[in-house]
Amino acid sequence: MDDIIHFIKANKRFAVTSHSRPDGDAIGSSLGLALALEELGKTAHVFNADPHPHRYDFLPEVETIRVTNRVEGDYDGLFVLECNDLDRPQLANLEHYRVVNIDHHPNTNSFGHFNWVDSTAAAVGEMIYYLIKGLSVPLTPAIATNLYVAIMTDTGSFQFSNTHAQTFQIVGDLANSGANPSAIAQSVYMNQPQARIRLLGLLLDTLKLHSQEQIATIFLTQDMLNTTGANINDVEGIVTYALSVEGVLLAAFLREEESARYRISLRSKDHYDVGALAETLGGGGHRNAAGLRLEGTFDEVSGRVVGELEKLLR
Ligand SMILES: [Mn+2]
Repeated sequence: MDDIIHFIKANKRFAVTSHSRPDGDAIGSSLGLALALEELGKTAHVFNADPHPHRYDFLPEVETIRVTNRVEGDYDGLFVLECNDLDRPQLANLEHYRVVNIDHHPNTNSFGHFNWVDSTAAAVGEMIYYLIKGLSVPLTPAIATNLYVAIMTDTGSFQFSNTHAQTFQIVGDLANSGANPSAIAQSVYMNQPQARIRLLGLLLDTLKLHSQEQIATIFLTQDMLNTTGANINDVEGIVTYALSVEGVLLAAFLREEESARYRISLRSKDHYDVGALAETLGGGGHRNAAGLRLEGTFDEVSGRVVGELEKLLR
């Protein structure tokens, strides 16, 4: 982190990006960092390959994010947040910049000129918090709100196993600095597009239990999106419903991306390591939350996923 602080102080113009299809941590961390750089008198522009989900419309400065497929411009450095490699942002031209890689995934490649990876951090938002403290930038309400959302969403509202005592010290400081926990929770969770709730109804109808009801699966077809008018952003977090069933230890959400190609989200309770499992199948993630892609018919893919999860149970 000290090298990154020196690099920031010695330079003037920065670009900030994170992974495509950004989640709360990607967006909140990017904006929090960019706002802090501006507090220091630097120029900072945020780029992303995809628009932010509607529920983050209220985030301070979210309208300044440049949605593009390429980063152009004269920047002294490019921050890449929450990515395990330089392809994750899905943006062209990144290799032409001096890259600062900040991530909390356990299997991140050292793709940057600077690489700061802390797999104990609950969210990249926590790392940005420490970076801002290290830079002695005051936490404005706008910075505090963005970082609070990053940490709140990545910890499942402080419920996941990545939540640690330090998390509460950080969000306590953010609340003292102008982040409003109840207003933020209401904006993020009580502000859902009708289409998402209707899609949720269809998805819950697909719930199946396997292996003495310890494994739950749900699946999504393109048809369900078309019927409800929901979009892919409306799907974030839905796998949690499958894991929330009493007695279920492992959950999988299969999403048809195109014919015979599925994106699979895995979730687990306790010590079951779906991150390691996803990695053996070409994906990645954390112990309790991971993802991968598989090709085949629905029956082939779901059979394989359930089979692998059964092995994990034993
Ligand atoms: Mn994250």
